[in-house]
Amino acid sequence: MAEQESLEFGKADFVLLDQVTMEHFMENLKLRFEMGRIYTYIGEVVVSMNPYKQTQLYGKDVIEQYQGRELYERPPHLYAVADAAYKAMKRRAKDTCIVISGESGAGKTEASKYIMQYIAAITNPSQREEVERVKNVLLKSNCVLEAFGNAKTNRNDNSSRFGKYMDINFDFKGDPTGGHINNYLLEKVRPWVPSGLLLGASDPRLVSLHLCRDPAAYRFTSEGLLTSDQSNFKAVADAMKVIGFSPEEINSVYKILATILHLGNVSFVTEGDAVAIENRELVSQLAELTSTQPESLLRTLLYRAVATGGGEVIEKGHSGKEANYARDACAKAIYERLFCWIVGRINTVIEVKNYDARLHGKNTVIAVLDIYGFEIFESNSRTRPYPPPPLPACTGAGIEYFNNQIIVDLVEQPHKGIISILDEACLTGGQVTDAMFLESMNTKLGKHPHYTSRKLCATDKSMEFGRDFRIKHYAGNVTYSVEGFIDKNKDTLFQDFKRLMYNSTDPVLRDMWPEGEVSITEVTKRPLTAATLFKNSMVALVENLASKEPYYVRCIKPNDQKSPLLFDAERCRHQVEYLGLLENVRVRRAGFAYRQPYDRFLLRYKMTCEYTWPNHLMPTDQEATRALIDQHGFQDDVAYGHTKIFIRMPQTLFCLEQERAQLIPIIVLLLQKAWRGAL
Ligand code: AOV
Ligand code: MG
Repeated sequence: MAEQESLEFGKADFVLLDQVTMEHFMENLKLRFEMGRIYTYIGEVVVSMNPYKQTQLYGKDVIEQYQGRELYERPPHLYAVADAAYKAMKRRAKDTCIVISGESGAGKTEASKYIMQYIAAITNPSQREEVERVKNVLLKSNCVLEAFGNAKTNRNDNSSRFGKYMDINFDFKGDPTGGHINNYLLEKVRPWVPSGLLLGASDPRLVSLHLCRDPAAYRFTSEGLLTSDQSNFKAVADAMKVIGFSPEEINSVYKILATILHLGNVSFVTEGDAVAIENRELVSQLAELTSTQPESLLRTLLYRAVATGGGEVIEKGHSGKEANYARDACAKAIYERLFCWIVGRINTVIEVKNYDARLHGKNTVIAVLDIYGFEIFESNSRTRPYPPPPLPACTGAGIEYFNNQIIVDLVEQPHKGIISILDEACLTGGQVTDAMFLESMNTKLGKHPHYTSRKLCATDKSMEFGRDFRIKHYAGNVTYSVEGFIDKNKDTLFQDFKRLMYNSTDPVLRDMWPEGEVSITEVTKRPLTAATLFKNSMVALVENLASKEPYYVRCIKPNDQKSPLLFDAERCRHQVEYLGLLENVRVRRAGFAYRQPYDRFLLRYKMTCEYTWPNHLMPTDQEATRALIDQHGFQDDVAYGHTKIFIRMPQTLFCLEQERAQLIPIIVLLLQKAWRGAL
């Protein structure tokens, strides 16, 4: 408790600021960061600063300090929120969720892992085997998902290219019995083949995959943008084993990764009207790796089947440009399906089976959401086709954040929003270009206060004419390039390719392409577009979160240099603004921040009042609590509920805590004396 009081470390809860202004907020944030206090509360919300260095904050000893404690009893920490969510789940049988937000590199994924480690550490005291297995899979899944789904960007060396939502299921004892992972929109500007595969695999393995050890030899790994290294290779391989991937499955995964690498190197030459493959040896290698027929594979790379109006199917040769496009689209599609297959495979081993609520009580859930972060800056803003979803307002605790509705409408309003305009463009048939889509948005959204494009704002040279549009998000302006929007949205992967994969004799690869079964003439129903699918998944996510009791972690990135020392005031201030933290503090101060059942409250603080120590003689705990509060003069800061006391300011609790801390040694001394006297 001393920590909360010591001004040296700043205020442990922003609610305690003398004045709620940006200046005071920033001053406290900076002071705490510089003193190595990376966590600060706003009531129950944790504001987390990325320390960019190893700290002693996550050891076993620290975990023990937080276990079963109330939030304000210990210095602010992720563990305290994890514990609060866990307690709510266990004691009140509530489904809870921990929502982690912040921009790219702010520390969301690290936070999600610490939270999971904490939950794993405090559960299953009786070491039940099945529970241990589930915990192990949940923890190991991070390593595998990161190896396949993270990449180095200029904002974060280990940037998540997918959003991760993880449910952890608990039984009545509060032990994890299973879980489920949802991944959202794996970004696939290019396939991120883990280069650790090349660096770490054995020689015979590489030979069998027709690979060499040099990442520079492959177009998809030559840019040096990958995170995995040699040590990682072993960790990933071990993690896959622990999770329960069979040796055959792991083998298939390697073959699929090698397929992606080889596919990236296929090059085409134009011979008159026809297009041919320059490096023909790759075709047989690819056929071998994918367990498909070389002739079929070759045809798929050069031709596509087209259904004519009369139900006939004709083969149409690709142009050089189309062939290049199709090759990359296939590589990306394989990569994406592989990732989804891995997630699905992990889910099968942690799925809760045969849970009988009559025997075991309600099956409750803690969800952890680590959605990927905003990348606001020019160089990177073009890499992600969609903004992250709006986070639900934390209505339960009475907090309302910025009203993001206007942006949500701009993106997804039926008939008028960007997604509708995009879908409309994709569904009209005929040759629709990205430029036409941009034109259509300019016409329909030109007057929208949050939308602009270079055409509409001719003086803005930071956008490219005929290509870029810009959305004014709460987090700042984000420039999107329309390039590839139409294709991405149609997900124009040729049916032939899906059929080829479906006809593979490799069961893993075949599993990933269920729609390949449909013959070309049967493909009449238009599939949902990528944007609509994404929108639907976001709507489902938001609904799901709204049904759970929310806990929040707000991550802040102190600087763009990944430095543990630098507090970039401008950058931090911007994040504080768009995370709505000041509003958060204001609302917290207006409302009641803490609540506690009377009996628990008395148990902890009864020694601070003569009427309650050692035991009170009043008819109810509520009356005893009143006496205690009155004696301290805190009447104006509390309200009395049916079973709980509600406290507005954390200061009140801190005072009580302080007094308690001072009294305890005296009480111990007295008890010792009395004991000796008795002897
Ligand atoms: P992100 O998840 O928020 O970015 P990460 O969690 O990957 O960011 O954090 C980025 C890097 O910051 C990590 O790789 C660590 O080096 C460092 N870091 C973050 N939190 C801590 C911590 N608590 N202690 C020590 N180092 C930390 V993105 O996935 O790009 O949106 O999309
Ligand atoms: Mg991340």
